[in-house]
Amino acid sequence: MLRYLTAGESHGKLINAILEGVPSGLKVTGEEINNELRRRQQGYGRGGRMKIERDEVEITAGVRFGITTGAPLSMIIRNRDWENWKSRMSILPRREKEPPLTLPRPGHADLAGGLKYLEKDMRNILERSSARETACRVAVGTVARKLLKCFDIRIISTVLQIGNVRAENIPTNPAEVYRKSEKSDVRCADSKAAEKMRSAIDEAKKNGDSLGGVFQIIVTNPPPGLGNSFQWDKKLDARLAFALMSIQAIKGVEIGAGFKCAELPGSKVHDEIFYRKPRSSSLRGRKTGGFYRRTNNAGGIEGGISNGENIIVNAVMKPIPTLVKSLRSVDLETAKTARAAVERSDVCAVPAASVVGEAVVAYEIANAFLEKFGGDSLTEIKKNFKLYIEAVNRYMQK
Ligand code: EPS
Repeated sequence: MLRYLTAGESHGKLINAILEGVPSGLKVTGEEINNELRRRQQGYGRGGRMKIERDEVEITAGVRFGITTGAPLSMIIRNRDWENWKSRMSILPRREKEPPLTLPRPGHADLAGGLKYLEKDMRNILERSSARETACRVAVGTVARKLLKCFDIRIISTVLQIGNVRAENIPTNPAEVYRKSEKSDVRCADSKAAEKMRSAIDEAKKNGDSLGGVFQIIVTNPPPGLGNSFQWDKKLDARLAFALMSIQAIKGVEIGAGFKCAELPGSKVHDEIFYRKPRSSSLRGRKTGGFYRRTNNAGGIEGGISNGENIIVNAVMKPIPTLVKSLRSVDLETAKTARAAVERSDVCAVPAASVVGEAVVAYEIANAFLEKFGGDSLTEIKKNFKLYIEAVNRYMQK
């Protein structure tokens, strides 16, 4: 089983992650992680901070000669902005008087965190609740997706909505969704909608406002049998929802048809089961035929277990709470009404959040994968996987 922790403040010296449970024998390079970190930094609507940072990972443990050893992986990402914050974010006992930040932003963790820790300087709260931390999640997710790739399982994302602009012409083929989304600076596969999304971001920026949206994560070619319906905290859909909701600013998660299921009768929601004779017994299981669906409203998960169809999950991101035209708040020192603090910020970070979404989904799928096929080395896991797929192929034979 995998587990990870992150640490580090947004304007501190560095952020870091420790990832435990990675099997031995997996090829991991800093370069691959850096590619993913770069994808997270992009996106139309990002603010000034991304002009400062060039996220690069330093792997400090768990990898030898480019291959995992089975020991915990330690990964560090330095904050370039630290140079400008050394004294304000010093770890040493306070030497100079730094004015506290006492104007909490509605929607940010500021006030809730202040009340929790009995802290009136919002800096101590916001530094850790900042989305800067998500760079670590992407580093962790890259290792997870490397593991999944060994079994031909891929994870892609696409932006479906920014503000009130919705993508309408989305290709049905995930490879096409991937190709088009990667080319778009709003990560949207519908180029007409992408244009409108950019205009909406420009408009929000002009008004000192911010925008949220919806992104979709697709897991292609997952085997059936991931997750468990017999215990509440083992259900794959529940775990994916937890992981996505843990990303900063995510307010809702849908699996497959999601909230649309509320308005449709059962006959239009549930994916009927069909059978075609398996052609061969390759390692891909479901691609060989057998039981299959013509629709995928379940988003590839039934009863908390993957059913072999692609896994489809949507997540809703709220607009970023730091507004140039700030909202009303209360000064914690004086208890007088005041405008919330204005920090440098992004106007829209939905494209970046979709890359983070890929990472946390990769982690959850890899974890469920290891739960089912787990072993200490990649060799052992490959054997376990092969045995299961052979058993599924036999199960599919009439
Ligand atoms: C964030 C505020 C901005 C964002 C930041 C998240 O940072 P700053 O306060 O330094 O301008 O750019 O996101 C990142 C630093 C990042 O790497 O994604 C916030 O308040 O959550």
